[in-house]
Amino acid sequence: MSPTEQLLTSVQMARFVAQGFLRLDGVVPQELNDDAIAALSREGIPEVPYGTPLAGAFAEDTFIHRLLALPAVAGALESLVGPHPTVDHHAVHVREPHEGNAQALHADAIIDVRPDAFDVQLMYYPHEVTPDMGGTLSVPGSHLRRVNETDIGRVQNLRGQTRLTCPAGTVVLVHHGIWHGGRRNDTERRRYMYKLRFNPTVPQVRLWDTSDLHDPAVTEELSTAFPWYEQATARLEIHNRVLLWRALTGDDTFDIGYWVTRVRNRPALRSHA
Ligand SMILES: O=C(O)CCC(=O)C(=O)O
Repeated sequence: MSPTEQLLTSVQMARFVAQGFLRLDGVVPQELNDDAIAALSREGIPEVPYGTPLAGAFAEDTFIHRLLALPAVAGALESLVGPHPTVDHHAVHVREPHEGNAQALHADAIIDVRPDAFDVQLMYYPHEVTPDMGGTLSVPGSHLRRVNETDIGRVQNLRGQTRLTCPAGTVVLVHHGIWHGGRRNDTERRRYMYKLRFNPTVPQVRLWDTSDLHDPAVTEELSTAFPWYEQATARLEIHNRVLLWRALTGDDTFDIGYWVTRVRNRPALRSHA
């Protein structure tokens, strides 16, 4: 591990697989937050073509380059997407003062059922987000319930949803499938969020600090239920998490409650009859 890297642990990775996000509260120094707000409100962000290698995509003096170099951010990204990701796209999301409406609940992609890969979206909030500022609403544990864009837009509220409030300098890394939407900003102040999507270019296998791989807390994290699941659908989510955990660890024997082993049993394929 490079001395500047703070790789995630297996327990943190399992939490990401179960919840679909990782929150890094207040990890960005205030000076960088100030520079980011100045850039976002004045010149905006540079154009980056789809698929540009991250290394070299952003000049060293940009807030984006400096943000991605922070050890907590760099370590988490390396753990999730590995070295040398490419930039899918990036954007500035603004909730205007007294905007009067909220964004519909959505996922940022068409239905994307890749079983062995996922993109990560970095969401950066350079200033404090208070409850009335239109923080991003998201639904923990929704990322493996694949939906097409705003097909879930008619859903107004789900038990267990979270509406982000956070200190300045917070970064949230989300799985591309997470259900989310910007809420209504009822304040006098513009609410900024900078979002950057990464595509991995290496297999996402054991990229984190695996020294705690067999900690029982890993299975506990992967078994987490969320209030919007009914009992039977929780099983489906756990099944899907096991598939992702198998892909991430390369361990095809991992299971919880026999869910994947049972449906992978194909007697005809091993019959000698
Ligand atoms: O502004 C927000 O809080 C979320 C916006 C967003 O993520 C989106 O438009 O996809």
